[in-house]
Order: sequence, then structure tokens, then C-alpha cells
Amino acid sequence: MGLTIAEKIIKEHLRAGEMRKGEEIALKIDQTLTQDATGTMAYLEFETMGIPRVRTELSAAYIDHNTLQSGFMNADDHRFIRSMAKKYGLYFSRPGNGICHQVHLERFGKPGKTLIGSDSHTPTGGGIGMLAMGAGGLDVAVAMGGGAYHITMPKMIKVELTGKLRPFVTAKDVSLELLRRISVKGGVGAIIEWGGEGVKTLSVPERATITNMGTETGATTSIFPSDEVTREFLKAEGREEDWVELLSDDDAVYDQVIEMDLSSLEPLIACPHSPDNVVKVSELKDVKVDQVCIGSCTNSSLYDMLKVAEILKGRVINPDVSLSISPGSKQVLSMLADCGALSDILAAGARVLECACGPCIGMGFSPNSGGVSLRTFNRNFEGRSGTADGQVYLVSPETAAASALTGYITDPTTLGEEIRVRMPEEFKIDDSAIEPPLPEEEAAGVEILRGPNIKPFPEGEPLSGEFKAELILKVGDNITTDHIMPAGSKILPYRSNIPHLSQYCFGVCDETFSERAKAAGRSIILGGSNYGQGSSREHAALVPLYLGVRVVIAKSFARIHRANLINAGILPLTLKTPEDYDLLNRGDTLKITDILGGLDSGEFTLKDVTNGRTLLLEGDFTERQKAILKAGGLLKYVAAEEHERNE
Ligand code: MIC
Ligand code: SF4
Repeated sequence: MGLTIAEKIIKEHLRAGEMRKGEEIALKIDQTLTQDATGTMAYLEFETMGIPRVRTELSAAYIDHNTLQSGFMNADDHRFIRSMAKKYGLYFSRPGNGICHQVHLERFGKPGKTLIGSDSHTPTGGGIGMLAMGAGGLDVAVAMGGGAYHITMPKMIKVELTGKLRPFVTAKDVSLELLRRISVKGGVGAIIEWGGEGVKTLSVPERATITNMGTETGATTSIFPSDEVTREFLKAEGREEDWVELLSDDDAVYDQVIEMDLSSLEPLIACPHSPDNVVKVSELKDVKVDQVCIGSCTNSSLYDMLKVAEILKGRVINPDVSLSISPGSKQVLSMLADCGALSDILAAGARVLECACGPCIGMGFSPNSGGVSLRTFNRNFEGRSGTADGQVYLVSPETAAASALTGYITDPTTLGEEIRVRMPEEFKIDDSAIEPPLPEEEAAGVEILRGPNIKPFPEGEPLSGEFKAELILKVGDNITTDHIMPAGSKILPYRSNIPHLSQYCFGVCDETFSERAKAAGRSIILGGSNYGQGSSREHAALVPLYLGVRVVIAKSFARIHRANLINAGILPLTLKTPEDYDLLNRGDTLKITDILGGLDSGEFTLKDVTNGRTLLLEGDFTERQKAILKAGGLLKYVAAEEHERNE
């Protein structure tokens, strides 16, 4: 039987387990990346493992999220991460050099390699045929130490592309079309592989937009073949030697095949507050726009920016609109400047921001009250922009630029003449903002620089007999990690200070949560389906842990968040009968009897002491996950393993 592209990479990297769907596999990880908002915690965790130097082929630390420095916190964290990179043998990408995913694609990604990153959009690397996955910081720390990354062997979804995109219809519209069809849960437990004749018509930046936003379907990752288009891209980055061909076998077997005719697509838009709330742009043509933001790891390549510049050239934006442009990397910005496109953007009235995540994570540029903000980003969760009642829509760069000109949501195909951009044969290579790893002798002497913002992180407790606690919070379906642990410019600087962060936990759903949880001591949370979707931030597990949450019950969980809960030592259980969700109420006293027995059998008994009911819960854990939960979290498990090895 033939293999899919992902299966080929998995086979080459398999350290343990068998490639049978639904079973746990352990993968050798070739490369890791971190960004600053999750990196501080990941490096603190790495430090506790006592490993002298990273054991991957390449590990890189990027500074791109927390770039507003209003106070010492972010600057201290950046200094800490830089000193960790120097001491432990990592590349360090300085603030301003760009968004981790864009820079990694340009300078380090290699077809056929495995990459995990402490950021959920790490699958961007799938655009050049990497098996690139988002993970919690602790999993990345383990991989940096040479440990395997454990996932459930995913099923394989193929999107079979035919045709060619029409003018003004883009890769972003392809992503939005997929989300429209399969929703924010449709990719859970799967790898999405893009194939078919249509693939050849898509450049690497377009492919990377698609694999980036595949994250929003809940997929483990998304991947494109590595073909001549990939070779051309790597050649233009001066790295042709990194190219290998990687195609699926003709007789590869997929669990699901989705057909998509690129020629039939139209410009699409995701309405507030979910990336799968998708309609045609033309349906919203009378909606007035207050703000337009172009950038983020989804749409900040040179290709995207050149198209925007071409649309804006010789025109001025509508005076009621505020337009921001954040190029994805220094390479992109510098090439825009060299070819004059930056002048066109500036002359049109855009505010050019630094090469970083910026408005995407609420680091500035929040919209006005109730403002309509059109963004080329990948997420429009409620409150994420920093304005609680902001109305965020997700669009392509073309739709964004056209709307900035008219002041209304505008279908770019109405602009008339097709725009043509010429991509350079060579990108401008300047790695001066990437500090390479120090030689071992020098690294040993590096001092780790810590600021006062770094506080100890909470530790899980070994699970034992029974657990009785209050159901402290009941929330609905598709709760995101932005609900659990919001981000934004005020909160993000405290990513290494869990006690401080804890005040904001679940603030979007219930402002009293943090205080009530603290008062309760130990507690349980109830969620709906796809609980914990969105980012990879392990803070969405560590902060509830700090506040005493020991069990989360849900109809279903998102992959990375479930792994983060287990790593933190929090027990994630699902309702055997999803309708039982309606029987449980906030304030109920719940008791889970015989936790260890439940771990063995996969079935747990839940007594609702308040209402005198008994319900069944499920928890399908691998042997390793059981051991982690019994130990009280991954760090304790790793320490115990290390101890055993040294005995
Ligand atoms: C995001 O897009 O939500 C983030 C911010 O990049 C997160 C990581 C984080 O919370 O630091 C992600 O996607 O994993
Ligand atoms: Fe940064 Fe936004 Fe991409 Fe997250 S989604 S990595 S915040 S640009």
C-alpha cells in the first residue's frame, strides 16, 4: 500500500509505536521553534531538565509577539530568552526580524524534516513539505532535549485541487472555503494533505497561507508536496541544497477526500467571531469599515505585500479607515523598500508597523468601540483584538486593500483590471538579525539573565483515589484558549508570571472566575465540544492548575490543549453521553470515584453529589499519558524517568 506525504515523513521519524490510526506514536523531532510569548515558559521548563545543550538539528528562538515594551517585562523576557539561546545552542531571531513562521519558512525550514513549535501556526512549514506541528511549550522543551514528540497517529484527509485561482481570488479564500466546508472542528485528529493538479499553480507563500490557516480546522497539521515550485522558492532563498522531492504515492490511501475547484472560488470573508463563519465578500458590500489590518503569519509574505502595494498604488485610502501594514519579516520589508512598493503603501495612507504579530494578538492597533475591523489574519475570536466589542472579519490581502480604498467591505474582483506582481528570482538574504548558536566552549560561560517578572510555575499533583470538588464553571462549545487565558498587550507581558496572569483567567466568560476558583481550593470545569481550540499556549492549562482546577470535563477537546492539560497534570475527561452536559450545573459538588481504576479502564464514574445522579465519563489515555497523570504532570514524569535511568 502506498504512503501519503505525511506518512512518509512519519515513517522516517518513528521512534516508537505503529503507524495505525488512533494509536500513539513517538516522533523524532529535527527542528524546534519558540516565540517569546510561549518561549519564556518553555525555556524555564527546559532549564529544569538539566540538559547542557539542545539536541536537535536546529532550534530557533524568535521574538515577535511581545514587542510593545511598555514596562520592563517584555524587554526582560527577551533578554532572558536571548541568554538561554546563547547558553544552550539555539539561533536567536531578534525583535523586528519578523514573525517566527515567516522567518522560519524563509531561512530554516526543510522539506521532509519534522518541526514542532510552541505556537499553533507552526504548520506554516507544511507549505514547503515539512511535517510541522504546534505544541505546548513543555513538549517543545522535551524535544529540544532530544526527547520524542508524542501524537496520536492522525487520519489522512486529502484536498484534491483542480483548476486555477481567478484574478483577485487567493490562497486565503482557499483556506476560508475549507473552513466553510469542514468548520473549526473538521480537521481534529487529521493531517490535511493538499494535492491534485491545482497544487502546481500555487506558489510557496500561497501554500504557506493555506497550511498556516489549516490550524483553524483543528488539524494536527497540513502539508503540501515538495516539488519544483518548492525548489524554486528554496533557490530564491539561496538554499536550493535543502530541497528534496516529496510526493505522495499514487496508491496512497486517504480517509477522506475533499474536492475543490480553484477556478470556481470567489473572495470569501469570515464574520465575527469564528474563522468558520464564512460568507462571500459580495454579500456584505454595504458594511462600513473602520479599520483594516494587513499582515500576520497568514498573509505577510512579499507576494502578499506586493499585491497590496499594487492595489494601493496611486490611490489614497478612505479617510474613515485606519490601515495598518505589518510585513512578515525584515526580508519582506527591506525588499518592499528596495523596489519602491513601500512608498506606494505609505503614499496611500497606511500606518506601517514593525515586522511582528502586532494587532493579530492585540499588541496595539485595537479597533474603536464596536469598530468593524477587516484583517488578513487567521483568528477573529471575541475580544482578541483588544476591543471587547470589536467586530473582526477575516479576509485576503486583496479584499483588505480594496476595502481600505472604498471604506466598505469590497469584493476585489470589482476593482477591474487584474494586478500582476513580479516575484524576484532571488530574495534579499540578510541574516544579520539572526544570532547563530555559540560554540560549546563559549556557551558554557554565558550567564542567564532573569528579570523580576519571572515567577515560579505551578506544579501538578500525583493523581490518587477519588476527587471531590465544586463544578466552578460551565461553558459552551468551541471555547478557545483566548477565552481561558486571554492575550493582548496588557496581559501578554506576564507570560512568565502565572500568579499575575491568573487574575484574567476566563475573564471573557466570567469576571468572577479567578476569585471563585481561588476560594474553592480545588475545582472542576465543564466545557462543550472542541474545548480549548486555538492557540498552543500552555498557560491555558498552567493558570487553571495554579487556580486549583484538577479536572476538565468536556464533550470533546482540541488536540494541543488536551495535551497541555495532561502535561500540566490536569485530568481531561469527556462525557460518555454528550447530553449529560445539560444535567450538570455550576455550583454542583462532583465526585470522581476511583481515578486510578478509571485510568486503567478508560471509564470513570462521576457522582453529582448535589443532585444525587451518577454519570459516566471517558478518558482514553495512552500508557505514557497515564504515567504522566499519575506522576502529576510531564515535568515530574521526566524527572522520575531521569532518576530511574541514573539509579
Ligand atoms: C495565537 O495566534 O493565538 C498565538 C498568540 O500565536 C498563540 C501562542 C500564544 O498564545 O503565545 C498560538 O497560536 O499558539
Ligand atoms: Fe503571531 Fe497572529 Fe501568527 Fe499567532 S496567529 S503567530 S499572534 S501572527
